[in-house]
Amino acid sequence: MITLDVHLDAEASLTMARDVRRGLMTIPKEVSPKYFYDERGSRLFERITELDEYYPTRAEREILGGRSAEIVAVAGRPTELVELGSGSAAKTRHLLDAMRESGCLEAYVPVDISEEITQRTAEQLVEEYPGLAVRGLVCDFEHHLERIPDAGERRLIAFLGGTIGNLYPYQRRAFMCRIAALMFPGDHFLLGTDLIKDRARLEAAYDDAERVTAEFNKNVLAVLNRELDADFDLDAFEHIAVYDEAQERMDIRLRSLADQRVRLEGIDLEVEFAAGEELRTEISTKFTRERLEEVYAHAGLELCGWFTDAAGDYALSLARRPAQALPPGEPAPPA
Ligand code: SAH
Ligand code: AVI
Repeated sequence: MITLDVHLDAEASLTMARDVRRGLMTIPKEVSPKYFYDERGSRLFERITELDEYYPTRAEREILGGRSAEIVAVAGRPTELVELGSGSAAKTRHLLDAMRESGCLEAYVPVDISEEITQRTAEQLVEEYPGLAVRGLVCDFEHHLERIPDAGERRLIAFLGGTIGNLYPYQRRAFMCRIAALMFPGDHFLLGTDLIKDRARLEAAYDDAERVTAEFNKNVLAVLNRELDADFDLDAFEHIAVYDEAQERMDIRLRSLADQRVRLEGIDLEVEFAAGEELRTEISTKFTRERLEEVYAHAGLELCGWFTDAAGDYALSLARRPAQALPPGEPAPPA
């Protein structure tokens, strides 16, 4: 009962080459966080989720563990769960369990850029949920959302883990508008977001004592070395994680420890780093309820559920398309 559509091909390599070239030629230099997630990067992220300092996964698990039945009820007992950036789908089991218990579960559609983890997750889930149809999609959710099959009767589209925080505001706006365009009446969108809190906790979450996050961050250089035949020396960069209060986001970078020149043979590019120069590898935006209401309103969606952990560190919000105001006498469309 598994299908896996892979939409990362020659086009993806070209996109990567173009992205990386553009990123290394801007000031400050940057590389998109989507390139963190090769097999090793996905495993390092799994280790991050188990760190004491990294509270978002625990907080989201607490909410899903306690409130999934309610979420499924408010979402109208969806038959299909579409999950963007699904990874290992560890916490998703709570939603799948709640859907199974309410008798509505038919299909799960994991959407992720990493083929290895999506394949592994799909195989595990069909074993754990007999009869479940798993239709995986390996693609870039920023560009290929329209490839998501729309077979489901009522869909819950989930974007967990706070991954939306890794998009810049302009990317987030475009992404949200495409999500809204994808939604039929009766579909719901479930979004996980980390909430604004004090700097010390935020910075510790992204700079753990075991240095796993530093390893995860530097892994992007290993990906560039392999995919673009580059010669980044991972030991010549240090991991930096600072909270930018004005932008309400963590700013995650790699700082060059020396003057150095790096060659990316695969894209015929040579870049220089001065000692102390930083390469941004990720932002991780933190939200408030008010900010999220604005995000939804801009996309033409409305908030219809708000769930936080007991400490108020993290939120899951549920959104839907507002009911259309109908001209007098016109019948309502089928739900
Ligand atoms: N949802 C999981 C994993 C979060 S890690 C959790 O909450 O723990 C972010 C996930 O998003 C990774 O699995 C990564 O491969 C995927 N991802 C990142 N950028 C992506 C993109 N542009 N398109 C598709 N998947 C992406
Ligand atoms: C996937 N994403 C939501 C994580 C975050 O918290 O922004 C990625 C991460 N980067 C460093 N630690 C975790």
